[in-house]
Parts: sequence; structure tokens; C-alpha cells
Amino acid sequence: MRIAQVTGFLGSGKTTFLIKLASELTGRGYKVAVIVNDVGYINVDEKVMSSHGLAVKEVAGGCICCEVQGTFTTTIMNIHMSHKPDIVLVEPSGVAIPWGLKQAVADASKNSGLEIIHAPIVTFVDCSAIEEHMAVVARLISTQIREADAVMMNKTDICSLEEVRGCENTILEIHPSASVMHGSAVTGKGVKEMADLITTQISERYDEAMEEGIFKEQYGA
Ligand SMILES: Nc1nc2c(ncn2[C@@H]2O[C@H](COP(=O)(O)OP(=O)(O)OP(=O)(O)O)[C@@H](O)[C@H]2O)c(=O)[nH]1
Ligand SMILES: [Mg+2]
Repeated sequence: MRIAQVTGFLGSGKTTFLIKLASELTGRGYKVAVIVNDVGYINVDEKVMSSHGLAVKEVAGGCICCEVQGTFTTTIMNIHMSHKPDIVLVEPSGVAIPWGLKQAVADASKNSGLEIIHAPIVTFVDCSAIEEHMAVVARLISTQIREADAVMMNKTDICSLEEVRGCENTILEIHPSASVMHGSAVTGKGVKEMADLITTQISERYDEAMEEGIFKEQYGA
């Protein structure tokens, strides 16, 4: 079973893109399940996804990346037993950081005895709003980009060439070795590319010591 994490700031287009991605993967013969983590009390995303015929498991009442790691193992096992998916797409809340969920997946793999392959982590950025977002939540977005294996610049359908270039430069300044994809959940651009990536590659190992060092420096914890 492969798990593919789709992170990215609130409103960057994860859910809209996931629906297209899931249908691309299903078309290729994969059985796909989706786990969404909504920290809000109304889970709109689950309704949207279910209406597209996707098997959706909601994890509510906390962030899967940090608060409910034990629950995550149970969720993974349940979804495996009930659906036997080849690929599980996980959309954590928009304020989650990839590293925590990656650890939760490693724990789930160890505790459940299931062989889980962690596909590359793809962080979504809203190409049309990266500057505004960086102005207010630079640390969060930088962390989401730094800890990703690949970055999807979404919403390129509403961006000028300059905006696209500027966005790519910002991403590469934060994470010089990230593979950067150009996408649009509206036109479907980048959907095939992302499907290729998550079905054929695996997530790189993080430098945990480096992450801990950066966290200490930024948050003093
Ligand atoms: N123009 C354009 N709009 C998009 C694109 N992708 C998503 N949107 C719009 O952006 C808004 C947010 O999209 P969502 O898919 O809900 O974003 P999300 O990242 O799942 O949001 P949260 O789950 O709240 O963090 C919606 O109004 C979408 O219709 C895109 O590629 N282009
Ligand atoms: Mg969403």
C-alpha cells in the first residue's frame, strides 16, 4: 500500500486537485482511498469527495500530524481492511507540516505490520497568492516546502508568467532540490505528472537532526 501526502496551506487547492488526481489514478487501474483531516467542525471536503464516489475517511477533532498518531494507525488499518486500496491519498489540514505525518505513517507501518510505502510528499502552493501568504505565514509555508519532496505550484491558470517564475524562485530558494511542478486543478495541468510521481517514486528520508535544529531555532522548543 502506498501513502501519498498532499500538504499545503489553506485554500491552495489540495481537495480540488485530489479529486482529479484520484480519477486519473482510478483510470490507470489503481484502487484509491482518501483520508482528509479537517480541523474545522464542518467537513465540507468529505462531502465534496464522497460526491465524486471516492472512499473517504475523515479524521476530525485534531491534527493527524501531531495529536492523534495512535488513531492514525487505526485509520490506516481500517481503511486497508475495508477497501484494500493500492494508494491512500492523505490531505492533512492546511496548517499541518509534512514531517509529523511522515512519522505517523512510519509508526502506523511498524504497529500495523502492513508494508506501507511513503510516496513523495507533495506540498501545494497557491501560485496566485504565494507572496501574500509568505508575508503572513512564512514559517509555516517554508516548512511545508522544505519538508516536501516535490512542490505543486497550483492555480497557474490564473497567473501571469512573471507570477509563475516568481513563485518558482521562492520555492527553490527555500528548497533548492525540490522538484517543482506546474499545475491547475481547473485545467487538469500537472495531474498526470503528479500521478506518475506518486506511483513510481518514494519519499526521501528527512534529515531529522536538521529539522529539529530549525524547529528549536524558530520556536525555541
Ligand atoms: N483558478 C483556480 N482555482 C482553484 C484551483 N484549485 C483550487 N481552486 C479554488 O481554490 C479554492 C480552494 O480550493 P480547495 O481545493 O478547497 O483547497 P484546499 O487546499 O483543499 O483547502 P483547505 O482544505 O481548506 O486547506 C476553491 O475555491 C477552488 O475552486 C486552480 O488550479 N485554479
Ligand atoms: Mg481541502
